[in-house]
Amino acid sequence: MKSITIQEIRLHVIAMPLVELLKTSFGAEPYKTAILVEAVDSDGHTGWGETALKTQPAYGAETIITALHITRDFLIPKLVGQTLDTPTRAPELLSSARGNHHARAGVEAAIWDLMAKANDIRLADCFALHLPPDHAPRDSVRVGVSIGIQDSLDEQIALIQKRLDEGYRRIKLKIAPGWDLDLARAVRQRFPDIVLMLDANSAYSLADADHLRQLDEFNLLMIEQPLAYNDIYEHSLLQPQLSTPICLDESIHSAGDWRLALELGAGKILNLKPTRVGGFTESLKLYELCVERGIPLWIGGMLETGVGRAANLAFAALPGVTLPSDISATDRYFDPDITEPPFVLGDGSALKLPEGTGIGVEVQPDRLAEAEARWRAYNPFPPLF
Ligand code: OSB
Ligand code: MG
Repeated sequence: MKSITIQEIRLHVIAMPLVELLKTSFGAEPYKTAILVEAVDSDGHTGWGETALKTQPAYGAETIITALHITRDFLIPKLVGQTLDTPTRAPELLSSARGNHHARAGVEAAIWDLMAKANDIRLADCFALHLPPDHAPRDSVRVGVSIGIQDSLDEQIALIQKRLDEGYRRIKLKIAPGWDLDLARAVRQRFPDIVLMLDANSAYSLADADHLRQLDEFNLLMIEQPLAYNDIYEHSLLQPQLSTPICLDESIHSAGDWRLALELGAGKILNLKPTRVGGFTESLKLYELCVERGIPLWIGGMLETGVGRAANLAFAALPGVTLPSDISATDRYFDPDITEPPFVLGDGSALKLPEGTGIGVEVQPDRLAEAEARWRAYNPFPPLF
């Protein structure tokens, strides 16, 4: 691949109204917020990445404000002026700043897009260049949809019906104590055959094992992250008590974490969010680990705008991603999105990979400016000092 020299990296903080809020066991925020990272090389190419974070440290420890500080003051200075022959060199350049995975993932994603564009190839093909030759990307990606906690079972059933009518063939529901067994029973009664999974976002403890075991009768594809966000060990005590496979999300931040979880038997499936593990370089390691061990893998989402979603879709096109991913069509999230063209759900509950180079979608400058102004009006925090 042709090298790139990074000339400048700009940050855009945005807030976007969501078509449908996603209420989880830790609540819902009114806007989808993110930092969009714009990296420019010395030949004038531009790459985009997304740091997908909320304003509160609820899903993970980082927030929009912490990521702004880390990105501006510690990550960007390490990259500007550097010449890279592959984006997989970015993590070593950034290694002096620990943790802060979402922040580093946003910057790394912009460099991946920049590298793909400078070389006139799709991002998915750029990923495949870093894998053995039998990992050429597919042209479309099987996806599902994630539905938040509703005020009533009737509303939940109606929303599932709407998503099935739209063509989604894998439904993920958020659960929390008090919104689990009755929910699963009602949904299974109404839809006995749909591919169904539940996501607890860490709402339970090991003391709930007997309760959670009652979910086994509902033929679930998996249960996502039942126990603490920072736990692996207790999941390894829970999994043998359930026939439903546990999928880990919040607990896994690196290939090392996943190796440990597999060693302990803490889960059987991985929800890989490239942004949670620090970027696509670490994601490639996790991907190879899953392929090597025959572990089911899918790509998760953080309600990304088109920028982050296009990159996740490119990664999900790799053939080792074996289960439907949390990458829904544009109209599930935004009207309009910040990028064009929109992602439209096609036959077989699939999204087509865009044909353009890099992430394959274009940021719309007028919508970006509007979303930045919306952030400035919404920003709930006074300046720090
Ligand atoms: O736990 O998977 C999760 C969104 C924000 C934070 C955490 C999660 C999610 C989702 C969204 O489930 C899936 C999507 O982006 O469509
Ligand atoms: Mg999850």
